Amino acid sequence: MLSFMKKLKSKLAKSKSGFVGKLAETIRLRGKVDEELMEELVEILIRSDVGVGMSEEIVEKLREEVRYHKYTQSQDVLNALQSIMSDLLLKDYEDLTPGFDFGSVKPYVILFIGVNGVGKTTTIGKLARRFSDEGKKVMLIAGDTFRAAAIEQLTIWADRSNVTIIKREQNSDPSSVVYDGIASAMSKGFDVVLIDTAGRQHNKVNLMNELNKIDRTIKKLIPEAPHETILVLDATTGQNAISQAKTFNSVVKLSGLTITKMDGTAKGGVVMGIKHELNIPIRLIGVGESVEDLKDFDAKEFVEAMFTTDDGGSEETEGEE
Ligand SMILES: Nc1nc2c(ncn2[C@@H]2O[C@H](COP(=O)(O)OP(=O)(O)O)[C@@H](O)[C@H]2O)c(=O)[nH]1
Ligand SMILES: [Mg+2]
Repeated sequence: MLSFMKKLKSKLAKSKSGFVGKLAETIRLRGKVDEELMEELVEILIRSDVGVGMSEEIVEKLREEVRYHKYTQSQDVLNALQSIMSDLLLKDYEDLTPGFDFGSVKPYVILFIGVNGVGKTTTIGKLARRFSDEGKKVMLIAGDTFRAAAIEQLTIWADRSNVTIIKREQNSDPSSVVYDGIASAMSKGFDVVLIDTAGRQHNKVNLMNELNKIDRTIKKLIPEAPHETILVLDATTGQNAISQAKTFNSVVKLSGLTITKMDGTAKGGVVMGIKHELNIPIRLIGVGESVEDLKDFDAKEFVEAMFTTDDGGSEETEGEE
């Protein structure tokens, strides 16, 4: 647990210096707690992709706290900000235990969707390793038949973790690959099926129709599946991630989100924005390209990692790796 926190903190270092670091610095430099400071904070939050609505809500709560407690010290303001952000992020998430619970469901079907390049295939590869390490019988389905490279990429991940992959040649009908995969998973007693999909088609309508067809195909074999439909979003795309989520959610019902590339962005604030704009829980975060760089999202731990530094104050720490 400790080493995980360390890792997350260090991975978030870039987010931190760009986001919470900037907030902390602004509060310190301002030296006094006044309305001008509050306005600067709103601006930083908005620039960090927290979103206009969420930014205003955070700072309005901060104003109330400052007034009520008559805060004058930077550290008090920063602490108040942390607890406000933490509360807002945790709201509605309290009952959500991080991780996956398959219960007695078998096979447990997880469908991954999202635009090209966000990290669907990588996330599936990382999860394949996790589930296989847990002793589960794992199947990957190469539903991105749009590009040959996508099928190869998933095959490499399957080989690395020694799990089964169901694939066909490029340009085959993704729904029929999915159908065959699930039928086989049912008859052969697989525990979990992870389905990769294309993020690009000749046009957006085609893509949405295809995802819809895949969803219906799965339901033909297992009416209550997919047990999870996870939209993968790239944190570095900021507010664009939110509009992607709205588009995809209108075609297939999303059960959760994965936010990738949290290591490579100064925009960790997008997690707050997503929480505010979409009522879809974040399940996983990607913090790098390697197999171990996937974490169950834990809102409390996430806020703590954003605000904590190892040297007891400087938000400029770049981590210890
Ligand atoms: N830094 C970083 N890179 C990632 C992460 N997740 C995926 N990537 C990289 O993003 C690129 C696109 O990923 P891919 O899985 O092919 O995206 P897909 O098109 O959605 O399947 C690859 O180079 C991945 O290595 C992450 O959490 N952090
Ligand atoms: Mg892919």
